[in-house]
Amino acid sequence: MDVQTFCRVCNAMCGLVVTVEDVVIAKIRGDETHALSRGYTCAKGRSLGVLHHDDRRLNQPSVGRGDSRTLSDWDDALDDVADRVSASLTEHGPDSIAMYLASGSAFDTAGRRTAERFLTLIGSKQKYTATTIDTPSKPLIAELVGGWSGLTPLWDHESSKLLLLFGSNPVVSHGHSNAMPDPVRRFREFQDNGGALWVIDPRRTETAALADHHLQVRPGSDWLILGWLVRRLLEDHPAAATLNQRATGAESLAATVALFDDQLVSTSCDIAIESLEALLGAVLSAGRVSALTGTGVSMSASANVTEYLLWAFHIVTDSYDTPGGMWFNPGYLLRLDQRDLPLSDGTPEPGPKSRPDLPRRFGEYPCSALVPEIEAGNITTLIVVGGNPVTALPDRDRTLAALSSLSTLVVIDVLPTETTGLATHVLPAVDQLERADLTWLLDSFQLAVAAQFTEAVVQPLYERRPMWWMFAQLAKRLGLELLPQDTELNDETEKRLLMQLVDRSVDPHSLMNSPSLTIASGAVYGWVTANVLPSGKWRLDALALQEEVVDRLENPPRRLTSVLLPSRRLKLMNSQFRDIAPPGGTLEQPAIYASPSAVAALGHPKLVTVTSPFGAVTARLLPDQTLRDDSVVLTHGWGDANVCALTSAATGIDSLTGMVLQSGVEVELRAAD
Ligand SMILES: Nc1nc2c(c(=O)[nH]1)N[C@H]1C(S)=C(S)[C@@H](COP(=O)(O)OP(=O)(O)OC[C@H]3O[C@@H](n4cnc5c(=O)[nH]c(N)nc54)[C@H](O)[C@@H]3O)O[C@H]1N2
Ligand SMILES: Nc1nc2c(c(=O)[nH]1)N[C@H]1C(S)=C(S)[C@@H](COP(=O)(O)OP(=O)(O)OC[C@H]3O[C@@H](n4cnc5c(=O)[nH]c(N)nc54)[C@H](O)[C@@H]3O)O[C@H]1N2
Ligand code: SF4
Ligand SMILES: [Mo]
Repeated sequence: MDVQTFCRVCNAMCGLVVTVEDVVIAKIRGDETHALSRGYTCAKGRSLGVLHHDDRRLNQPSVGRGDSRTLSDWDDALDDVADRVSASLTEHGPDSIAMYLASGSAFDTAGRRTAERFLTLIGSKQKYTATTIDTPSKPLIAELVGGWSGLTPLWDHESSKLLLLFGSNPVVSHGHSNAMPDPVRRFREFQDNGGALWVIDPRRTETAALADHHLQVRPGSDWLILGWLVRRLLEDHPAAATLNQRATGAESLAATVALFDDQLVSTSCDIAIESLEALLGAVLSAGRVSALTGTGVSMSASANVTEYLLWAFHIVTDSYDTPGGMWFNPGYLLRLDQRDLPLSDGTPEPGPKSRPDLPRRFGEYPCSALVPEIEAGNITTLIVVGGNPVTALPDRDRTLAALSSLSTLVVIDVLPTETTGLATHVLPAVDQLERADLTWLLDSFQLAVAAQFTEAVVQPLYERRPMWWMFAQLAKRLGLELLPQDTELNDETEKRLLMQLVDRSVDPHSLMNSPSLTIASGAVYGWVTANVLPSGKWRLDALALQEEVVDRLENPPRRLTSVLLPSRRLKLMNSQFRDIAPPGGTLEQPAIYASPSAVAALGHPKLVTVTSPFGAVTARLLPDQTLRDDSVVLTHGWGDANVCALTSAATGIDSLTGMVLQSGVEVELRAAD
């Protein structure tokens, strides 16, 4: 039997056709009828059947730490967790219970919503998500300039003529804040349609190889290119004449960017002035532009100013909320255009007790405060909801010690990880083929106003349970009313939870009756300007950011010989799929990548140790001719070769967001053979 569903590994949420023989997942291929992914899948999506049947899967709850961990039944495991939560609530108050919600739950609609409600219901503010270890600069600038942190500008892939990518590699990642299924064909169609693609990246990436132009920029210098472009566009772009009608703060912006001198910018970015002029010419001839950043920017020291200048770039050229530029997806399910959004001027709340300096924004504390809070004894219980903090948070050794010191560490996962290894309670979740779902959390990241509903493709194996059920059961034991209906474990309850979202969607009937993606429309315009912007104008007068721009120009950082860059691998999703290969496929192996001349300078060792001011990692060294000589790549997500040994929350934390420096960390390479 063939069943249509969608992949819930990454933002792209590609359509899948799963062949089920009896209870066995026999094959997975792309769904040709899915209007955005059009039959495309990557190896990860095609290996979900392997994941479903894998011997290493967590199939039964277990309780206890280390050698004393034993398998348990659900009732005993949940009773024990509930007793501990209850005792901690009584003794230490709600903020002693924390949650880390990450990539593994981002696509479990019922589970994620129920987990978040549980935390709210017990009254805890200790919420941490992967957003603050990935890209807090995006919601920050959206809030400061647009008034609401959830505004996500989207590439207008059908009508734009120019796309710039700063530090993002969608051919591998399938998009950062824009979901990009079927990326190669999509970029080729864009080009065939007269569009030009410019990639700004220190690596000649898989996306750069397809691009019309690649600027192999010095790491960390994107903001200089953007500041320079804004300066020149204020002088030359026709839309600049009407900037005051669209935005406040045009004068202070102009004064700030006046400092971006041609020579200074060209030298600091390692990009010839002729190339910068060519880019400017492309912008002027396109009129409106789409430009996106990825983790190369969002994890760098200049993340906030780069994102601010990126927004200024779009607003000066009248490219936001207008055809041919970038649009804002109100969401098929979310329907943001019909809601009262929680507008804000960007003033944060203080951080948690141990680190009040690490600001609380968007309803959560930054991940960089989690370990300090545990060390200070403020958190007794951490619930990890689809995450692997040991390979995601900085200061690996401190993270290991802090997690081991918790009296209760509940980890909900599908496979054993470095983090389940430290847990006191491991709760086995259903995998994505075992649950009904909606394309909910990333509804407004999609390239169309579109959504999909899926039934569970197969029944859960063994004792795997849906996450919504786990939290409903915990709440019941604590005497809390979490879900408005009974919490019996059956498909109907799961569907009822999802139906609350379906009922509010654009067209519930179409959504529930389409086996594949339902599209309401392509790009729509105007709702942000009409409903969201404070007095109808973008706020370019973000003084703290303008001051930071000036400070960065006046005190340029030292030029580093070697820096660590974030970069994703096609076969992985963070620490996932290290051990799960598609049928007939091979596994990715950890490696440190450096340019051929950097490898030669070390004498071609097989093994290399990469050292940062915070720690060292040894792994196999591979030459990568796509890298600049000053750039070193070690993808995050490995257990032994854990890049989190090289990053730290001790210094270099961004004061506005609490973000950790993960792009542009100074490193040194040494042969280790
Ligand atoms: N130095 C450095 N640090 C980084 C990064 C970097 O580039 N460099 N990247 C950062 C970024 S962008 C991110 S998003 C974070 C990633 O941080 P995390 O999201 O914490 O990392 P993952 O490895 O994706 O962990 C997801 C976990 O969810 C589990 N899982 C998978 N499917 C399911 C499911 O259906 N249900 C449940 N309950 N669990 C499931 C997986 O087995 C896995 O253990 O790391 C960040 N850290
Ligand atoms: N296959 C795969 N897909 C994934 C993931 C995965 O692990 N594997 N993870 C998912 C997650 S959690 C996320 S957050 C997204 C991330 O999505 P992307 O941000 O698109 O991630 P990357 O592919 O790592 O692209 C980052 C790029 O930034 C470049 N870079 C590094 N430093 C700089 C700099 O200073 N300036 C510029 N201009 N470029 C720089 C790197 O060379 C790299 O090409 O991907 C998601 N999709
Ligand atoms: S790109 Fe791969 S992992 Fe991402 S949704 Fe598509 S098939 Fe799944
Ligand atoms: Mo991420």
